[in-house]
Amino acid sequence: MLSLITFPTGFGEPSHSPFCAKAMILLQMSGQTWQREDISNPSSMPHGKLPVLRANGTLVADSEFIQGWLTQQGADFYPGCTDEQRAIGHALVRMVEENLRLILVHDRWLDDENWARLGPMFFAQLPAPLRKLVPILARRSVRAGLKSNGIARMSPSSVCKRRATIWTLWGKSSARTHFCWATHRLPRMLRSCRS
Ligand SMILES: N[C@@H](CCC(=O)N[C@@H](CS)C(=O)NCC(=O)O)C(=O)O
Repeated sequence: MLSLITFPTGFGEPSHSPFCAKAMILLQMSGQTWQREDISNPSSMPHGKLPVLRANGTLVADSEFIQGWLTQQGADFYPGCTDEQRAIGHALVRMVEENLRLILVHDRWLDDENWARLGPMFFAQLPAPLRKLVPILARRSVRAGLKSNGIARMSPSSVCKRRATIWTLWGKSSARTHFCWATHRLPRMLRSCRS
């Protein structure tokens, strides 16, 4: 059976990682039978990140490649869509995953108030001696990544502007409801993925 290696549940969602939740939705949509395999340290994974699909003895890393693998097995995530609609769908997904994601990471990891609640949740499964040190080191490394990307150098109002622009564009795009998986079945699908 397929196994999805994923971060645990969090925020009342099947995973505190949006990419893991995305992979779960893709698996549900594909109709394949699968199970979840929760871990909290992805360092041994091919990209050092989650989600990863364990399929027939191989590891498929990255939700986009998981989608590709499921498509090869016969799933169609853009049923009835033209090539142009598929391209727009892909671009919208990229906007969310590459652009909005950075803001989400920024808000979760760099905002002190948010971090006070999220840090302990992210690292809850570590043994007690590491539970203090690892979050500090991990936060430092995330801050460095966001600095190199540029988002951690922006003023709070610039981050806010960028966030608002993405949500406004997302809200205006009729495409999202047709071919970005934003179907009415999503809440039900997500409920069924909880461990
Ligand atoms: N492009 C990847 C992104 C996956 C990703 O960024 N996963 C994050 C969790 S949301 C992760 O594993 N972070 C752990 C780390 O960077 O150490 C995908 O689509 O699967």
